[in-house]
Amino acid sequence: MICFGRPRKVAGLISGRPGMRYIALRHIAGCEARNAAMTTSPNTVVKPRTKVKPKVERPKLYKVILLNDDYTPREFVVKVLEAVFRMSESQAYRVMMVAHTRGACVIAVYTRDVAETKAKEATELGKQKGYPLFFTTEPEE
Ligand code: TYC
Repeated sequence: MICFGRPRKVAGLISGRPGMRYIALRHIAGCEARNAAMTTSPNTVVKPRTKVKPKVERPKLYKVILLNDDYTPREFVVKVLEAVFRMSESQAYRVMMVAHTRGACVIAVYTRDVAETKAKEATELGKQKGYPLFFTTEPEE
């Protein structure tokens, strides 16, 4: 085994005369010696020298996009935005008008599951009324 690093002092308890205990300091010159100590001395404390760094990654985010059409009533679009995306009436109205004038509007950003579920749910509300209202999702750059 190849090992780098300074020789280390290892403190251990050894028993001496009956009823008495002494602290012993032993110099151990390298890994071979340390490994030997690990296996031979039951009093050697073995401390892991590697650090575990947890790797936490942010989940990828998805945009929910509202598309304009010529048939869905404006008030209905506002109602859907309020119900599914928890917008206030004024927020929903502004978003609806952006989609109406520009053709599309990014509504919000969620994890993939939430984005797809909300887009489906909102599209379905329009479908139930016979409107072509459509919400789609797209991964965020
Ligand atoms: N353009 C629709 C109309 O004039 C209203 C509307 C707005 C529909 C936004 C969809 O995403 C939309 N009745």
